[in-house]
Amino acid sequence: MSCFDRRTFLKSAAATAGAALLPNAPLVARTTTARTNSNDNQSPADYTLNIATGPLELAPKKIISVTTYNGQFPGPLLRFREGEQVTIDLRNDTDTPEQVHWHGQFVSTDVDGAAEEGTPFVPAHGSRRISFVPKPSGFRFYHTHTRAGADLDRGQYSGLVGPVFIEPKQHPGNHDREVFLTLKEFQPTLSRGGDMPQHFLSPAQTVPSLKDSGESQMKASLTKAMPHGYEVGYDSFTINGRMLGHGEPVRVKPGERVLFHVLNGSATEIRSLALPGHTFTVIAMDGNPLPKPIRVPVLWLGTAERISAMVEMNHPGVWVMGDLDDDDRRHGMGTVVEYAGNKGKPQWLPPRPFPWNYAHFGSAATSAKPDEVFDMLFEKQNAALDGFNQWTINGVAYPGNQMIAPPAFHLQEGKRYRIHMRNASDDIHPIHLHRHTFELTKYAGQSTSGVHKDVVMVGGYQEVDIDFLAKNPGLTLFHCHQQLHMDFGFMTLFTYA
Ligand SMILES: [Cu+2]
Repeated sequence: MSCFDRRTFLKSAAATAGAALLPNAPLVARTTTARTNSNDNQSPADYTLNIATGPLELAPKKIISVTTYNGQFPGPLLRFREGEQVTIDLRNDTDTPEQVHWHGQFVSTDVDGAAEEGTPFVPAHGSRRISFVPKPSGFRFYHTHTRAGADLDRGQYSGLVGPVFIEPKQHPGNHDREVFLTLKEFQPTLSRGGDMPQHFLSPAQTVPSLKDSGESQMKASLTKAMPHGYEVGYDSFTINGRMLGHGEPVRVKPGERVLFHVLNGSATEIRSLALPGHTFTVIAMDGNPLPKPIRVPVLWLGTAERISAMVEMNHPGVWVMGDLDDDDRRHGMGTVVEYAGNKGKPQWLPPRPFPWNYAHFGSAATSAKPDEVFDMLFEKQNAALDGFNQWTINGVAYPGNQMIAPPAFHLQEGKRYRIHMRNASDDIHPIHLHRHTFELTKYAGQSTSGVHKDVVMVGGYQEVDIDFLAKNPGLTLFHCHQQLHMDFGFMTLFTYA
């Protein structure tokens, strides 16, 4: 059975008969008896996610051992209907407790999947049944929310990522079909220094005081003969778990309108995506519709960001749809788009340079005034924790030995808040707020409105403002989605009064 067939089989098996048909059925039987949450054991769940470690074929002769959902990467696409309750059995066949986070959804802390908010763990070799009402509609995802620290088999370095699509109550339609792409690296290793792209964000101007502060802290550390803090690099790059040239091509016909739902499932990396000879019409970011569709030659996505974009198939050929980074693309970060009747070697051409400006996707209308503004300063202590960089928000690192820290920010339900973020480091941080959606109101000095997201990249030495309505009571985690940053301090908690 080819890998493609095996995946198709697993998907349908999971959808029709729960986990009983999976290859590791004996383990499933054992976890059933170890179930910790025994409510409603009689009726089957709508979905089962089985967390287990096993082989994953990234390319012929490139088979790795990795933890996934239901033995596949990405995890099965879960299609929910907005407002219709779902029940999901989470089963954990690994030796360590797990958290399944429902990224971008307005759920309660009991199911959100963050121990920092008090969500119970799915115990090692145990299971937990959850139910929630999916919302809001659009492209969401689920992923593990454990801290990996220096263990690069854990957290989002693993294959524990899967797409979610929540169907709106009214269907917008207007495309011939949908294609889901999950971008993900495998085989991580620690390195000193990285090659994070910086040039693509616009506006590019930095704040002098932030730059002075960050650079002088770094200089002081290097003067004390400290090495640069660890970064993470990868050996293998994939789209939907297959390296470029080894997956099923996206097969299209001239004149088709294909809606791509692209997810950056990386633990740490920023990704780009282009399709030679074609443009993307971006209709949604992080699953939320934009004020108006915007045409661009390339997509840029920080860790955990999603983009939904329509592509008119009007340039027949066989193309590489891939990352702009030549090295990463050659190591697998791409997929083939093949027009019917066309054969031959897939062609790659880089797109014209295009600055990525979130405000470009917004509108000029002024957003509502916030009731209160929270200031946040992000700082790095180079190599301060056993060679890893330590990260702080307003001088405080989230405790590594504690799940629920004292909340630093206090909310009142119904009020609108602004977070004024100031980044005193040269890294780009994909900032995520749990259980809420925020609106970008100012990006590197430029005002905007109408762009609603749950992750935003904050550029090196830049300032970004995001506004949100406090309408989902309970502990709410705010963190950098870069695994190496969140694990070493870059988290904080909001609480409701
Ligand atoms: Cu970060």
